[in-house]
Amino acid sequence: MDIASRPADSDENTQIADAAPPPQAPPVIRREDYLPPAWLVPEIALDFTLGLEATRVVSKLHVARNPDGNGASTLRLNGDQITPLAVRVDGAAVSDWRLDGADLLVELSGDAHIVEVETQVTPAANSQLMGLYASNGMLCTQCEAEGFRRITFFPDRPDVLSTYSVRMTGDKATFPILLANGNCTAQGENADGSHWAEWHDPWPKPSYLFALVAGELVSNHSTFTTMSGRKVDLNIWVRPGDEDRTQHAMDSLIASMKWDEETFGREYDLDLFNVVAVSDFNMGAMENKGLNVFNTRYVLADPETATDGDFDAVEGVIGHEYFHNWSGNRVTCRDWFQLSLKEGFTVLRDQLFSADMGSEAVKRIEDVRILRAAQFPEDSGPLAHPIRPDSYHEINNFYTATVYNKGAEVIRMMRTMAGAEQFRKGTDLYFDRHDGEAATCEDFVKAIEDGTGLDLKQFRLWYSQAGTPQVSVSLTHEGSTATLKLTQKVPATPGQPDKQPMPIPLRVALFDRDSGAHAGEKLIVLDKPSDTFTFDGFAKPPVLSINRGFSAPVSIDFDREAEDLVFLAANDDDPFARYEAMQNLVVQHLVMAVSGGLNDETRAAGRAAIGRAFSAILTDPALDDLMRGELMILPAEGYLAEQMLIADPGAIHTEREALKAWLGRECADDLIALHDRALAVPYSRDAAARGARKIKNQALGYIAAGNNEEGARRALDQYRAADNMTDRQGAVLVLASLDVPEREEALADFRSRYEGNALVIDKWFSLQAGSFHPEVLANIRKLAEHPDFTMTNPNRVRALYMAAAVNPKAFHDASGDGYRLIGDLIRRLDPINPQTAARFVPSLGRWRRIEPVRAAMMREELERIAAEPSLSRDVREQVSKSLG
Ligand code: 0A1
Ligand code: ZN
Repeated sequence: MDIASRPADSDENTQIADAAPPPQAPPVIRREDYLPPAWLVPEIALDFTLGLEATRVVSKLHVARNPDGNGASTLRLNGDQITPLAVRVDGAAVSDWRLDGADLLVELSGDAHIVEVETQVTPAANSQLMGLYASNGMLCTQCEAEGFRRITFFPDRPDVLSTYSVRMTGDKATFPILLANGNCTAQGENADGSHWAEWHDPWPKPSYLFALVAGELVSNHSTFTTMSGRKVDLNIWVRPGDEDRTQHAMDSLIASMKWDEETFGREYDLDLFNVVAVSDFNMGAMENKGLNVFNTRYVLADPETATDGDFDAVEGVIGHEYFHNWSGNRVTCRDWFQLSLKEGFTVLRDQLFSADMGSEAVKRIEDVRILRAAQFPEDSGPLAHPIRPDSYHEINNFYTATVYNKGAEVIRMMRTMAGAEQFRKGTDLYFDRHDGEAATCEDFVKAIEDGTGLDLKQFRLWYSQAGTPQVSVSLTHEGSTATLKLTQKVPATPGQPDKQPMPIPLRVALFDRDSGAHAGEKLIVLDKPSDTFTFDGFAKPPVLSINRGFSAPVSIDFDREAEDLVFLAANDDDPFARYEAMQNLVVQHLVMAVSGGLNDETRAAGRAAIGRAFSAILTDPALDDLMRGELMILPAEGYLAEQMLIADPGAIHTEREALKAWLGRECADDLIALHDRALAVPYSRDAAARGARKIKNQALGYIAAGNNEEGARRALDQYRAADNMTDRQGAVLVLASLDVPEREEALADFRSRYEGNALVIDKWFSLQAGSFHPEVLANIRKLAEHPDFTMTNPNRVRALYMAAAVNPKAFHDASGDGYRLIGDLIRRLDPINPQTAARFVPSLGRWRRIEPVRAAMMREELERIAAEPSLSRDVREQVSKSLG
C-alpha cells in the first residue's frame, strides 16, 4: 500500500493525550476569539465503502491557503473519535502528520495541495447519532454542528465552504437506495453484488450540510415548477410500508416552495429535492443541501395515526427545513455564535408560513405559548444566554429556545417596526449581499438597516443582552387625556449583571368603555428606562390593550381591575390581546391564591370574574372554534411558576386543578353542549372540523375535571367512536389522569391497536407519563421496564422522560422521586447519547426559583450527576452552570 499509515497510539500521540486538559474542564470557545481559517477547501471528493459495521472513507481535499488567514503552514483538520489510517499529500504518502488531541495536523509547504485521508467508522455502534450512524437497518448522517469530524478529518467549521463530490459503494440488497447532496451524476453495478452511485453538489457548502443516506427506502415522488420555469423532482423517502403516510409532507413541501417564492422571492436552486425520514434522530430535522433528513415524527401523518397538532408540526418543520435552503445554506453562518442568524430567521419564516396556511391569530398564540413555556424560563435561569451567545463549551447545548424562538421574535420586531413591505427590501438586500457567504448576525442587521431605513443602533442590544425585559405599566386619566407611563428593566443574567435599556416596540390601543371600540392602534417604542405617552379624547378612563400581537418578547407588569380584563377578553379586536386578557385574569387570580392572598370572599369574586369571561368564550357565536379552543386553555403551571420569585409547584398544581374543576362544574351545561355539538361534526381536515375537534377535547378536559364519572363516560364514548387520532388521543389524555376503570380499557386498546407503529407507541408512553394520575411516578418507573422502551431511540426516551420532566405533578412530586427519576435518566443516558441527555438538565436547573425543600432535592440530584467521573462535555456544561 502506497499510503502511509500508523497506529493511533504511537508515543507521540500518547504524550499529546497526556498533555490535554482534564475532562472536567472542557475548553471555553469564545466569540471574540474568532479568526478566519488558515486554509480553505474549495473542493472535496469523498469515497465511501458502505457497511453497517464498518464504513471506509477516503477523503480528498483540495486545500488552498486563505489569503485572509494567518499564513500558517500547518493544516488543522478536526477529528472526533476517528483515526487517520492513511495520509497522503499531492499523491505521496507522508509521515510527518501528528495528532493534537483529536485533530490531525499536516505540514504543508506550498499554497495549494491535495490532501488525502483515510478513515474507518462503525455506524452500528454510533449511539450518539452524530456523524455516520445506523438507524433501522439503513445508514444516515447528521453533521450539524460538529458531526462531520466523526466521519473524516476536515476543517469542520461553517466558514469553510467546499464543492462536494461523493462516491459510495455498498451491497445492493442492503442499500438499494444511495443518496447524497445535489444531483446523482452516475451509477452502476459491480459483479460482486454491490452497486455504486456518484453525487455532485454544485453549491459550495460547509461540512455541517453534508449528508449521505443508504438503505431500503421507497419514495413519494412529485414535481414542482419554480417561478423561473425549472422543473424540480421531489421525493419523500420512507421505509416500505410508510409511504401511505407521506402525502401531507409532500403537500407541505410544495406549499413551502411556492410560499417562499411569493413571500420572500426565493427560488429553489437544484433539479432535485430529497427528504428522508429516519426513526432515530436527535432533533426534529436537518436541512442538508438538497437532502433533508427528518425525524419520522415530522414526516409521517395520516388521520388515523396523527393528531391535528401533528399535521401542523409536519407542515411547520417541512417548511422550516426547506426555508433553510436560503436562510442557512445559500447564506450560512460564519461561526456557531451566529446560529440565530439562520435559526431565528428561519423560525420566523416558518411561523409566517404556517400563519398563512392556517389561522394567523391561532398561530401567533401558539408561538407565544411555546416561547413562554420554553424560552422565558431559560432566560430567567442559570442557562440564560443572549440570542448570539458569547461563549460555550459544547455547541450542541446552544440549540435552544433562546437562539431559535427568541431569535425569531427579535427579527419579528424589526419587521413590525419596518412594516412587512420594507422588511422584504431588507431581506432581499441581505440575500443579495451575502449569497454564497458565511455571514454574521451583524451582517443581517446591517442589511435590514440599509434595506428598510430603520436605525437599529440601539436595537442591536437584543443580540447581546440576555434576559426577558420587564415593562411596568401605569395608566392615569385626567380631563380628556390618558397618560401611559412605561418603565423597563432588563434583569441581570449570568455574566451580565448590568443591562442597558432596549428599544421595545409595543402595539397599543385604548378602548372606550362605553362603545367598546378604540380610535386606532399605535406602535410606540419604549427605548429609555422610562417614558410617558399621552392619548387625548377620552371622557372616561379608557381600557388599555398593550403588546398587541405580542409585538415584543417582554413581560408586562400591569396590575389592573379584573373587570378590565373581562372587558378585553370579550371585546378586544386583536385576537392575541383577547387571549392575553383571559390569561392575565387567570394568572392574577391563581398567583393570589397560591400565595395565600385570597379569603373566601375574594376567591369567590375572582372565580366569578373568570367564570363570566370563560362562559362568554364558550358561547360567543362570533368566535371560530379554533380560536375558541385556544382561549379555553388555562395558563400552564410552569408559566404560573415563572410569575413568582419562588414557586411552590405543589400549591400551583392544586390551585390550578381546583379552578379547572370549578369551571367544569360552573359551566357544565355550556361545556356539555359544546362537546355534543363538536361530536356531531364529521372528520375532515378543514378549519371548521379541526376547530370542532379542538373544542371537543378542551371541553372534555373541563367536564372530567368537574365531574370525573361524567368525564370518564364521555371520554370512553369518544374513544370508541373515534375515527381519527385527534379524538382518540384527546379521550385517552383525559382518561389517563383519572383513577377509573375506563382508563385501563382505553390504554390497553390503544396499545394493541397501534402495536408496531413506533410514533403512536411513543404517544402511548407520553400520555401516561404526562398524566395527573395519582400513581404517575410509579407508572413511569414501570413503563421504563416495558419491553417497548429503549434508551437508544431518542423519540422513545423523550416520549417517556420528557413527558415526565414537563409534567409538574410527576416532576415536582413532594417526595423528590421525580427529580431522582430525571437524575437517574441523565446519568444512564449520558454515555449513550450525551446530546439528548443534556436536554434534561435544565428542568433540574430551575431549583433557585423553587421553594426550599424541593430546591434542596433538585440541587442534590444535580450534585449526584456532577459527581459522575466521566460525564460528557454536553452534560458537564449544563450541570456545572446549573449548580454554579
Ligand atoms: N439545523 C436543524 C437543527 C439540528 C441541529 C442539530 C442536529 O443534530 C443532531 C440536528 C438538527 C434545524 O434547525 O432544523
Ligand atoms: Zn433550523
